[in-house]
Amino acid sequence: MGKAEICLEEVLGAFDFGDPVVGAIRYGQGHINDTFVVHTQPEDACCRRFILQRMSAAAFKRPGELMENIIGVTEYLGREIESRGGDREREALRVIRPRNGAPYYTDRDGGAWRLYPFVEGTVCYQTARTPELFAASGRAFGQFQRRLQNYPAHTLHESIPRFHDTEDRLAKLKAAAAADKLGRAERCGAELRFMLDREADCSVALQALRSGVLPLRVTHNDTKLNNVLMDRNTGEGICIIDLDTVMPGLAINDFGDSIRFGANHSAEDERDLSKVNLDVSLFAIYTQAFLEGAGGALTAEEIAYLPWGAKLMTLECGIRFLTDYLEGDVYFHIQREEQNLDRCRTQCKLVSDMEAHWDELAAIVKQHQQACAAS
Ligand code: ADP
Ligand code: GN1
Ligand code: MG
Repeated sequence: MGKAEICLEEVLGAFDFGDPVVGAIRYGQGHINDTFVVHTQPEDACCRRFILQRMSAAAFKRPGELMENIIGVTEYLGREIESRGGDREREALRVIRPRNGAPYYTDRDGGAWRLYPFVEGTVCYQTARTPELFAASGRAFGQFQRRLQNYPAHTLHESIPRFHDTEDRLAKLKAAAAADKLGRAERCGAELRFMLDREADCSVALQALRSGVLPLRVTHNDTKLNNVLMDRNTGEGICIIDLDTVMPGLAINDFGDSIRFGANHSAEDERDLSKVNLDVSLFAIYTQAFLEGAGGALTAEEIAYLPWGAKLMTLECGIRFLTDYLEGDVYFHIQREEQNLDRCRTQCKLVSDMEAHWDELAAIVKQHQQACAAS
């Protein structure tokens, strides 16, 4: 599929924006979709903005099912928010259909496009600038899970099969290393060994699910800090975005992916690994906020497994970056050579840090487990 820009004009014509479109430019720092912000100019008001996205064909093989999930979840969230006196336009995404009434638009190249109103007055952070911001994101993601507690999970399609199946992710890494299509394996021997040394870890959460210790819930599955829009003035988490991977999953994974991305002070692709360190105090802050947001929805076992969620999401993401590096950067967008290898290295460093601080992490969650049990 060609660059998204090639079909942009056609796609802009396929939606009714209400007012003349005055511009559309690339937007955001997501690794998966092609995202544009569209500006329109009403006659007698300030410009209005929209988020237009071409869904990644590499990641999402069935855009129809994906949009069915998103429409179902956003409408449910909207009703839930409204029933509690909230503002559904601000606190939930809303899909705007193309002129032909379909849930998304297919361009002449086969690209699948969707449109949302831009949630104004919000900021999307790439790193946790303050502990308060990180806590606010934790409350928002915890609350997201609580809001979807009674969503009919069986109606959701698996938008990416085996998305957080860490065993399968490792198997795919082994296959990519064996194929070594681009001759890159020798440059990442240490990282590959790091992953293989942790093969037994890859089964911990899945085993707990299989044995019934951890329940399946409706989860977001991609809970990076930049997938929650924060209020520009108050810093509160307003709207959870990037709903492509909302599927039945494990609560500990939603917790864990946030820790992976946010409980440190470096970029995901930082090359100076001395700057990449797990911040245990941010882990503690997020734990408290996430549990507050989840409002008693998590079981004692889930709380006990939270450190595993953090470690496994980090390990798994490292495995995925390394696989993509070996396969020629076909999945995660890159802006420079070796970026996926750099991303893999930060994940290895964070996993090592979590292992080094394991007892502290376990003590933090234990404290919360006891507090939850007492309340
Ligand atoms: P990706 O899957 O590529 O990460 P996202 O859906 O997360 O795509 O969108 C990419 C970025 O676009 C987000 O990080 C955020 O900055 C911005 N964004 C997405 N949806 C909205 C929205 N409705 N309002 C404002 N900004 C948005
Ligand atoms: C992708 O879409 P985005 O940029 O929020 C990826 C996540 C990874 C993350 C790593 C659908 O998230 O699973 O953890 O990159 N999303 C998908 O930064 O694969
Ligand atoms: Mg995103």
